[in-house]
Amino acid sequence: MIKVLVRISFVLYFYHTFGFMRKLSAPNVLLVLSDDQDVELHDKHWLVRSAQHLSNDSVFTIDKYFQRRWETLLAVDEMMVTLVTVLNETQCLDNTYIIFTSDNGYHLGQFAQPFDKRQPYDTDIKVPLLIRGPGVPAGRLMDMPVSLVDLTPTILEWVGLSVPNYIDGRSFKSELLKEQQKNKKLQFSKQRVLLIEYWGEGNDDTYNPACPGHRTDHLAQCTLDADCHCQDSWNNTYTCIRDFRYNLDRIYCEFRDTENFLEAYDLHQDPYQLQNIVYELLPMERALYGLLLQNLTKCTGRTCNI
Ligand SMILES: [Ca+2]
Repeated sequence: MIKVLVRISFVLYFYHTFGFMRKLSAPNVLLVLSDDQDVELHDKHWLVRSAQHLSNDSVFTIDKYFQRRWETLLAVDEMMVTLVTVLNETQCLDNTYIIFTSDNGYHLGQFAQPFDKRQPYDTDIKVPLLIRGPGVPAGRLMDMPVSLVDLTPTILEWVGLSVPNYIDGRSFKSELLKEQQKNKKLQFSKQRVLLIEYWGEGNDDTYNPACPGHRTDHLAQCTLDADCHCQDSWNNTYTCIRDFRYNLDRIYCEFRDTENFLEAYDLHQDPYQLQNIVYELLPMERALYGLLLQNLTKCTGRTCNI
């Protein structure tokens, strides 16, 4: 019998705040301050655009959180040793897949957003995905884009079951287990678009009476730890397309706010998503992304695999 284990943790890559940028220097979790550079927020949606400059106290708090999040990985390391030891002792290691991933990323200071996970930027939506198990070559790095919804059909195929048509996502079992040789199927699997969605959670109950504002503003995550910065709201709601087709790496987002705001980034040219290029796209490209979003937010199961 094949067993599948899922464990969750977080890996953070970069840390930068409004006005300056810091880069993680592993393995000592050393934060290095780089040259000052102002990050423009005018082309971001309203919740990010309205951010205040982070105070020194907030930066100190974010530093602490950054360190503590790395420290939590020490417990994950310990857990993995225990887990693999037990699997080995019970002679289950050779037929067990271990998946290490997360259901969200996390930002710490980027775009003056103190600490949260509700923005459509790579800090918040990109997660680690490590898999160990039978037939998976050690140390192999795959650059095929996959989403967490792809795990369910992959796991079903691992255990020898067929994938029902109503299941979202696409199995990447064959790509994962495949020899390193290039073939047409592997190339085809990079021609994907992925859907990213978030629904803002602000309502009457998310009001923080210790912070400015009113209950009816429907703001949320207004934290005293960061000068009452509100990190979510009722209309921090968006759908995005991540487009990997034709050697692109683009994201296009539509917000359901009072402005119907649009954001798009070319991740090849602009990995930190500093310049919103949505109005540099051709009108036809925006229209096609809009249609794709309409389809992907309504479709289910196999019909989404375009
Ligand atoms: Ca989570």
